Amino acid sequence: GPVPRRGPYAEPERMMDDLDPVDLPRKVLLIEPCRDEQAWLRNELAGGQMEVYTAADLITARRAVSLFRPNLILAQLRLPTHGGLELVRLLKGDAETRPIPVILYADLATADERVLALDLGAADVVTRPFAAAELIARVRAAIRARHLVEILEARAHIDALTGLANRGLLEDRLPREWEGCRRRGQPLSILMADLDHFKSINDTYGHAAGDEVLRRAAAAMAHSVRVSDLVARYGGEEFVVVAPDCGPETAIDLAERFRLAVAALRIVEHGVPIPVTASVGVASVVADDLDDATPAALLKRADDALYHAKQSGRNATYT
Ligand code: GH3
Ligand code: MG
Ligand code: MG
Ligand code: MG
Repeated sequence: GPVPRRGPYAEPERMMDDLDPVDLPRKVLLIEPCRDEQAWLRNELAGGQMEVYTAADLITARRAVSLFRPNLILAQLRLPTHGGLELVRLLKGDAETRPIPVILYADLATADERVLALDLGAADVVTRPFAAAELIARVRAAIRARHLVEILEARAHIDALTGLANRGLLEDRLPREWEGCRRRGQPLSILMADLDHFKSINDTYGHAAGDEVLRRAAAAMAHSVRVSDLVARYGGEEFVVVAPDCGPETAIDLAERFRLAVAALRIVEHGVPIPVTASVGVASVVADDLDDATPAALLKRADDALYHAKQSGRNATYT
């Protein structure tokens, strides 16, 4: 049957070509100091099915960015005190706002200004005369381009077979979780799980059955953890859990929950149940040691523990 997938990693199922314009994000922050101009553009954007939030200056705009979380910013190049170029510089200099596409428009912009705006990271610069329909089409195009990047980024972090995070995302996130635990004075644990005799499952029941076992084991793992835990497919039949704020006892409980869930899986191939078990290695670091230890060393400890679990005869948790 279909495997329950787990967000936030398990997102885009859809092919990009299937992108429906109706599904595109549509929140536009409009930054325009002139009231009449603002009213006109707001109207046009709303007519183009955009959800519009307006600001008259940079300070209001910056507040709106964090509250409204726009999918695009449409700004007048000639803003009082700070120009639109300064706005682009600010937004692109901040990791949180950098991804938001910015389109500038103006009555007049010199070639130098347009070049600078684009080099600073603006998605587009539009000068008069322009038809409202064209401006809105450019807004849509920029939103679509950003949306596609988001889909690709999400997909690049997901293991296609299991829907879990992949190793790349794990390696990206582990140092951040580490830092978070250090700041909060909390422990961190890592589980490394490896399916037992998986090669012989493939050999006996076929590769497709092996894939199904992987999907089911992945789902079991995803269901054994907390929402704040990161579950990744680390390699072929190897899974890693990063559990922040989780000390050794809780980590062992989690490992055992997963191990037992795998052993309890009922996967039937041509009427024959496939026996599946997993071995798990657990390693934890207490808050006081987070300064000296490293993520790589902790992964190594989990791997060593896994090795001992295998040595013990498999279907076991070691620490
Ligand atoms: P051990 O108990 O010591 O872990 O033995 P094992 O057979 O599980 O370990 P080994 O590393 O020898 O074999 C792992 C197998 O996993 C070999 C490889 O073909 C298979 N494998 C890796 N990725 C996939 C996959 O995506 N799908 C399937 N069906 N098999 C895979
Ligand atoms: Mg192996
Ligand atoms: Mg194995
Ligand atoms: Mg292995």
